[in-house]
Amino acid sequence: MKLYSGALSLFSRKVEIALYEKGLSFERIQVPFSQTQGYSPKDPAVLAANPKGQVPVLVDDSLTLYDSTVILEYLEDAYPSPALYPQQPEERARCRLIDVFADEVMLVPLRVLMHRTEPRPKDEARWIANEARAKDAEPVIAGHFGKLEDDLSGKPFLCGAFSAADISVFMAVHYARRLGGPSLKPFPALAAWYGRLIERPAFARVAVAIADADRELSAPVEGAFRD
Ligand SMILES: N[C@@H](CCC(=O)N[C@@H](CS)C(=O)NCC(=O)O)C(=O)O
Repeated sequence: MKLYSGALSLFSRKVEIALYEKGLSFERIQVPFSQTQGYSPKDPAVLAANPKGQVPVLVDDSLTLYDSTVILEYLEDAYPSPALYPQQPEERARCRLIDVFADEVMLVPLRVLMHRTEPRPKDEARWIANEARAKDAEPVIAGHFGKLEDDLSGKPFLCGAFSAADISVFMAVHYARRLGGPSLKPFPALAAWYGRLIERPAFARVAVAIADADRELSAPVEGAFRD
């Protein structure tokens, strides 16, 4: 298998965790990314494979796929063991909804913090305006943390056993922490869940790779990974 992946691409790293959790070997092809140019220039193979021009793109033999969620569902169908989704349809659907919540709902306020890893603009007014928007987004993220805290109360994982939902939500929580978002301290069940996941080899490996990429590519973020 080949995975076209970005060094700081939340969605690519989500797929990498799933591949490691399933014990699948793959060749990782890193596409160009910088904090000033974003994903430009685009890798021609990604442009050919994905009409959105985005990573991740997975190539497995004759099959080429894009979109992290579609890729995770394919990996589950093609390589079912160890399972990353519950067996029962209702539980499986709940697990998928949590994935949508992470990728499409949690991502919205997270995007507003992303300027923090870019070089500080010369125009101070732009930075102040970006930070004002970020300060409005932080309580929204804390609200998501509060919902997850309730969901995780008395449970080790989001869907019963460890699942793809944990991977997707972990990525959103990890990026919130990386971008100086709200502390996990007021959310003990969420903090304990995050601690359990980051001890898993697949998660630890990806967290180290993201930290290495940040050291190389990103501006330091005040308050990143606070308690
Ligand atoms: N829904 C897609 C989102 C993929 C996505 O947003 N990829 C970003 C990197 S994290 C990207 O390639 N951005 C470049 C662009 O949109 O031009 C997924 O789950 O894979």
